[in-house]
Amino acid sequence: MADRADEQREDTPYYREGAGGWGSVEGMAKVLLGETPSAGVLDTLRVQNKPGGHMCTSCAWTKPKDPHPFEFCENGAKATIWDLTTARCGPDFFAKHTVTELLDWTDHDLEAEGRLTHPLRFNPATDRYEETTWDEAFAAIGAGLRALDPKSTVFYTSGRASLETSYLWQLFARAYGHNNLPDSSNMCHETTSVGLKRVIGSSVGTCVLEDFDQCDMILFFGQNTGTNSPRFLHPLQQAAQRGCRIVTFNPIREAGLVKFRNPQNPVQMALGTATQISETYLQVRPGGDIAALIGLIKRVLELEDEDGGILDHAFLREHTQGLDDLRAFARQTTWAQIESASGLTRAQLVPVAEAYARARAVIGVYGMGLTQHVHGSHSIAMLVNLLLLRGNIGRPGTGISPVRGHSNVQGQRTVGITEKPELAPIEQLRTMFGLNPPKETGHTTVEVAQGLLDGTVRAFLSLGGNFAHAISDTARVQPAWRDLALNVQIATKLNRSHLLTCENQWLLPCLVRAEEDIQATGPQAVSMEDSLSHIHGSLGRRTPASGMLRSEPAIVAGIAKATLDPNPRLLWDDWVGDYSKVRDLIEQTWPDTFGDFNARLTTPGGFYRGNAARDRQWKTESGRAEITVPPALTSLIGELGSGEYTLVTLRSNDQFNTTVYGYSDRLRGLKTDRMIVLMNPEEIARAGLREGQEVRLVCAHDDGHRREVAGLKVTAYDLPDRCLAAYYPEANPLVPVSLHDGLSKTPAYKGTPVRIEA
Ligand SMILES: Nc1nc2c(c(=O)[nH]1)N[C@H]1C(S)=C(S)[C@@H](COP(=O)(O)OP(=O)(O)OC[C@H]3O[C@@H](n4cnc5c(=O)[nH]c(N)nc54)[C@H](O)[C@@H]3O)O[C@H]1N2
Ligand SMILES: Nc1nc2c(c(=O)[nH]1)N[C@H]1C(S)=C(S)[C@@H](COP(=O)(O)OP(=O)(O)OC[C@H]3O[C@@H](n4cnc5c(=O)[nH]c(N)nc54)[C@H](O)[C@@H]3O)O[C@H]1N2
Ligand SMILES: [Mo]
Repeated sequence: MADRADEQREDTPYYREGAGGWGSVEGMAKVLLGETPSAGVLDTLRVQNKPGGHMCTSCAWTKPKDPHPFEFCENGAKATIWDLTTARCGPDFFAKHTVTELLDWTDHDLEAEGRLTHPLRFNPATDRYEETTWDEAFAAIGAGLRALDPKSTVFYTSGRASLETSYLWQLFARAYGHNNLPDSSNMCHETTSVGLKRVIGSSVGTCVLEDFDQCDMILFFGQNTGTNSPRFLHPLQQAAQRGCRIVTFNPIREAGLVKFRNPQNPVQMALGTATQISETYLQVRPGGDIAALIGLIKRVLELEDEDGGILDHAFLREHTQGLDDLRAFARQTTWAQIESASGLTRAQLVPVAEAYARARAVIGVYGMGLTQHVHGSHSIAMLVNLLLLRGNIGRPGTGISPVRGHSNVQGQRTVGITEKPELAPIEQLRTMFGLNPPKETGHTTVEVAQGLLDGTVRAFLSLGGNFAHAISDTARVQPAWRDLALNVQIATKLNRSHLLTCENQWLLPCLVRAEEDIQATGPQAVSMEDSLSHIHGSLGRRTPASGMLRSEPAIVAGIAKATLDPNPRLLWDDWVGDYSKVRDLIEQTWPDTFGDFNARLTTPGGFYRGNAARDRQWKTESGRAEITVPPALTSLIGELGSGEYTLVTLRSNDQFNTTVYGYSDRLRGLKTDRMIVLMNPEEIARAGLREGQEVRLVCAHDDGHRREVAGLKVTAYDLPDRCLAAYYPEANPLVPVSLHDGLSKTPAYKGTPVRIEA
């Protein structure tokens, strides 16, 4: 494979710096300067992601058992510094600003006001949040919930809350009477939970860290490691250095995947050298992954026909079904079709397929570039197909590795946060607590948005996050929040979801993970599960931002007690007094996964939850791994019409979801107010536009609603033809709520058809 990635683009301004390197230390310092962190933050960072310390609230990448001296990255440091700011957003701030006025503030400015300090109730008469007491808040929220049909209420979770909090949250929801427990995962890796489960019977990845030491090829689809899970660059760098071939499929040449300068390696820092990460970098068209993968499969099957010895026949026979249909599909799909749907040429794909056919142990990695599409589940299934052909699942150095987002989003599903009752511990809740949990399927995030629009959702309780701003179709859905009967937001910092107020609205401030959590029996630890299915304890040591803050478990218990009829088996006060008792409940509910939970909490590197597919036991309907055929060659809703483009929504290096730390997307070489639309220079010329011109994007998916975002500056960038990119959440009004993965309902944030209006 000749196209060494940095030879292609060494001269461009975007890629001169690898990811990592001094830039990241500077990036950190800038945040350190821009924000005033409280004293001792560096000491806190020193124990981040280590046994006895707290687990980072940024990404879900695993925490190794032999951590680096500083086991954190630029963005992990930013997240911690952002949490431990000295700025405070208390009752005096809200006395000065009406909610209507705050709606004009940017996301950055809202959160930059600092940590919320007091429980607040919205007063519609003054249009302000005003100080309240915890007792008053719990009593009023409990009364509000008791007056409603439980099935008209939603308990949302953003993926940060610990296993302990999450377990209590789902217990509360089911005791109260609903399964409306969507979480941020429904906008993110639900495609994995459903789509990967469909084909290999596992809703999570099959790899552990050691696999990355043993593989000789990694196929990397739509995950921006340098920004979103930077600590993953270390194993990738080691893999590249020992000769593992990394082939990346991504419409954008993301700096971290091109090369990486390790800020923890003094030689690389001093010499300014960087390791090349991707051997081959293929700028697939958005949604073109299915076609690219069919191209690879087609060539692998041709090689088998030519010489034999390529497929793992024994594995295929014993463990899979569906090969014949895939073979027929690949034969009948022409290279012309593959090239047009993927935007890649046969000459680019064939060498990758040939390298794959020779590779001993291959891992498939993916992120939002696969999951956030109309046929996202099928893109994942195509990657699984390719891996199965050579038995690349369930052997050392092989597997499929979705890279999760929020730091405990995977774990929340493990402990029962799900709208799908078949995945919930219904029987255990019955026997352990004498409950009669509801059996009806609850709402996904898409269904919550639809329920807000049609008025069937009456109350929303948010355990963290910024749901109203993170979902699709925001401009269309946001007015509906005003009509809720009850809105309760448990949060650390002020955001837009808190400002879409209804008559009965509460804003409850909580501790962050790095803060000390003292309860009746002393300091409490919590736990979370990472992307590679390892469970870690986390102990906060910082003095809380305000004496009025409560922990998330205490807030959940406070609301639950005020809502539910007394039940002698629901021991909310005991559990909040000693979180190890919540871990006992988790162990009792899932003894196989959580045996000896409390004793194993401080295991270096976490303890492994196990994975049947890794052992080649397939918990699918057929009991085999399913080789499947896709319904279409792209994961998009359909062909683009004339003058239409596929819009990809992006994260910058200076944001964590809707938290905007600043305005520099350093790894992409962009400094911007975020209101930009990226397109390639030829495309700009063809559209008769010029750089810097302000345009309006209009959604081209016609369902009778006009969706637009104006004031986006045209910015030249290296992208495939017919592809535009803009930042999330600014671009969310363009994504119709009805545009989502068919199986999992994950919104198509990476595949919305749009037109440009000058
Ligand atoms: N610093 C920081 N870290 C984060 C987050 C953050 O916002 N900031 N968010 C966290 C969360 S919740 C999540 S889910 C993860 C998200 O992490 P990622 O999974 O990396 O998600 P994105 O940055 O949205 O997009 C991933 C990549 O997909 C590419 N892409 C877009 N469309 C396609 C396509 O059709 N095919 C292919 N092959 N590639 C495509 C984009 O160019 C981009 O590089 O990160 C987590 N970590
Ligand atoms: N267009 C587009 N939309 C997207 C995406 C995309 O790629 N493109 N990505 C989607 C994805 S992957 C995700 S995960 C969602 C994210 O959706 P969410 O998880 O709902 O949003 P966040 O921006 O992570 O939430 C930030 C807020 O969480 C609160 N918070 C922070 N820490 C804590 C804590 O410890 N406890 C509590 N209680 N609150 C806390 C703060 O108040 C902060 O303002 O967005 C989705 N939306
Ligand atoms: Mo996410």
